[in-house]
Amino acid sequence: MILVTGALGQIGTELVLALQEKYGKDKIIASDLKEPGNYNGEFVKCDVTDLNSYDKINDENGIKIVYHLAAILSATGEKNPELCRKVNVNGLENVLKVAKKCNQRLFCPSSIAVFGPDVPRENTPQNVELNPETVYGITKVKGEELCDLYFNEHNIDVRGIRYPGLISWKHRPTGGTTDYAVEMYFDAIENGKYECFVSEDTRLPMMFMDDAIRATLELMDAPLDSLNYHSNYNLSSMSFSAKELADEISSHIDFECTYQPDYRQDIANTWPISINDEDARNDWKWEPKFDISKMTEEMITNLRRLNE
Ligand code: NAD
Ligand code: AKB
Repeated sequence: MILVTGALGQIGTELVLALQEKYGKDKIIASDLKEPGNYNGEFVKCDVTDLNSYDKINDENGIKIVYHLAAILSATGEKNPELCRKVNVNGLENVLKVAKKCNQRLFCPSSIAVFGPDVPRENTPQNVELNPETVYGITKVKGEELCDLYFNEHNIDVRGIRYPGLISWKHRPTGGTTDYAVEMYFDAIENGKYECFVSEDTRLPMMFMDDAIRATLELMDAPLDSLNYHSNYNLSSMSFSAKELADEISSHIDFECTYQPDYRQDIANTWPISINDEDARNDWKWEPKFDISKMTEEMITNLRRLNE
């Protein structure tokens, strides 16, 4: 059986569907702190910071693989550092302890937020000193370290990707810094305008969700001995400024974007502009399929359909 924590979030919403399709609906248990709403499949409410109940859920359901997505993202993390540390570090520790006890395989995502302002911001390499300035980034570095410790000392097969900002249409994200790129599409379709919370020249690494889900499944399927890294693969597909994205959307629809940077600008300023992912490409043959124009066509087609 496969458990997905944080399954009702931006990634979980799509990863659960992909896992259901790959392994069968009856093999996947989705879990989250939130109520499941109209989720279609087996669901269990679960707070990953509560070790006893998390342990019980795993025992009772014979869980052998966990996709651990429960987390607090960067913008919420800056506003609530204690909660961010509790969920991202203590919650992950619980997941790792249970993985050791039950001999599970794990997927635990990291983020481009692990990089701080001292690394090369363009084509940021896999192996650089990690000195993030955000609370979220610090918890993500700690997460990578904990995962590597469990891999090295307890033989837990734990894998992870440093996802860039993810863009998707099935779920409107909250709590992240890269959310502006998703909100821009949603508001363009719904209102024809968007007030962006970062400046027009803010340039960050981004990826379409279909690529991110495929990368996740491909990494989990890769032979262990082909992997030179475990919890922290750099992954890249595209990089654009907020204005370039607004222009791309405007080439399809009548759309006006204004810019009113807030505290999230300071977070974005410390992150890379683009990522070097040659290790992922070499080790497990990662290759993106979506660029900004193909992604924009998919986003607009699907959001239009949903808004009809
Ligand atoms: P999200 O915020 O959309 O979803 C996280 C889910 O976790 C939410 O549904 C929330 O209810 C749940 N949750 C929060 N606290 C919990 C707790 N104590 N117990 C159980 N569930 C809890 O996040 P996401 O975008 O789906 O991100 C998933 C993972 O991917 C995170 O580790 C995040 O750091 C990483 N990531 C995401 C992105 C992105 O752009 N979406 C980029 C880089 C890394
Ligand atoms: C966020 O903006 O917090 C996330 C991330 C890049 O980790 N989308």
